[in-house]
Amino acid sequence: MPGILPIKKLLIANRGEIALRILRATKEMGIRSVAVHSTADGNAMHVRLADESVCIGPPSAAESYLNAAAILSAAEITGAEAIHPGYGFLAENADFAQMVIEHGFIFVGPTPEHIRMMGDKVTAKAAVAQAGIPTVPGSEGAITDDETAFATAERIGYPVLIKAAAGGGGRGMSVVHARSELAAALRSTRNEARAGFGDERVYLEKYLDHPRHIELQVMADRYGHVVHMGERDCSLQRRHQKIVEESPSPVITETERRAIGKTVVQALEKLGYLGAGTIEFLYQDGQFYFIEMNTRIQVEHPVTEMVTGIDLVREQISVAMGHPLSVTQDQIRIEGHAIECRINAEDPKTMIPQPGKIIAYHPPGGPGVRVDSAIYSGYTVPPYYDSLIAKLIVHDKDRDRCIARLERSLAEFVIDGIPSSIPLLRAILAEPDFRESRYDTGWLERFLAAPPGS
Ligand code: MV4
Repeated sequence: MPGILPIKKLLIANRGEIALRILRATKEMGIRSVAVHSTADGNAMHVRLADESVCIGPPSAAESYLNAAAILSAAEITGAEAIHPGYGFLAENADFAQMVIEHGFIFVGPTPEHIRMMGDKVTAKAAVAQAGIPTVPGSEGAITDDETAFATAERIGYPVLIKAAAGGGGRGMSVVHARSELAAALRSTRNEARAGFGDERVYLEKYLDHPRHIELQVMADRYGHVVHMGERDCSLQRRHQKIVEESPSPVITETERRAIGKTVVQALEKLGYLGAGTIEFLYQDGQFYFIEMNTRIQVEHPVTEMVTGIDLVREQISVAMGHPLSVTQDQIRIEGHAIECRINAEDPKTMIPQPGKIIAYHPPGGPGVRVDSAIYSGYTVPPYYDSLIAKLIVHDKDRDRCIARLERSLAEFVIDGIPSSIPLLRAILAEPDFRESRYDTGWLERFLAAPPGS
């Protein structure tokens, strides 16, 4: 067991709001920061505010933010001891994490073995099931022949869902409603998986038709301690993109929270997990069913920070240095309610990304309001990357107050020059179904297909 591995300089292998979020943590911890950027991001806020910056390539992400060799060279020449990958890009690339370590740097994240295990949905499901986490009924591992597929589907009952082992985040799935469709669907999902991921393995699950997406935040240190920080309800999604996230979930009880939290903590202690992680569940009819584990800091982590008061990015860096967790489970309390709205540079009707120049920017403020964003007046949103430009997170004593605070914050928010999803968010908040927490993972797409007044 190594002792403390001090980090005096950290390289941030990301861009946008998360690069700025990580930068803020390094400043407060007295750690010097290195920003990396593509030629399209020379004017980015994370570059301006970092102690040093290195241009790592042309605009295309493949040649810059996904360019492991360029990032490692930047760490080498600047003398950084550690690399924080943020989310997206190389964050869940086990080979990258391994290269970082082999080059003598600290990877701010889990071990390459855990990233690899969770990146393969078949090994992830087997590992967490073995460790005691409830999973969706389905095949035992990958399905290799039609006979086993038929037998599994008969056992769990139709409809069933075929999922690609290399998929995740909604890619490579097909629903099968009847026995007569199964063989053909298996063949086509395998073909798509082979073409899309270079891995044709698929597995079968019972299809849940009205689940909520509820995920647990966990954090682990090098001494075998794991804590959970409650859940986030992320059921408002469109095409597998989360739009609104909240904590606590309005549909689970304190008893359920304690029970699933305990199960997850015990399982991750058994697996020897390290760093921040999110266990994604589908929740339907009072039951949790594991679907995937994310081995990174997530976009929606601020809602957990707001209800727990814990700085998750600081904690990530601290455990990467070899410090024990700063809190024990019984010191963690969920206080009040927090909701995050994702603001994208997109047409509010078609939801097509609309990059361009921001003429005026006036974020909301006041009590309980947090805006995580790297944009500013005069900034041009480049067309090469994700269209997320800001996250508005509000905290208040309960869910109703939180919604009122969000509505007034969205009304204050000015982003001129490019269209944004603010009007869509205001329409969602006005809906009785949202206000009364009556929504599942299909709600937003049904709402968009038939909006009020249509
Ligand atoms: C499911 C499911 C229903 N039944 N698995 C979509 C993304 C990936 N993380 C898993 N997903 C789903 N898995 C079973 N057995 C429905 C979905 C799903 C979904 C899940 C969470 C949030 C939004 C979703 C939208 C469509 C489908």
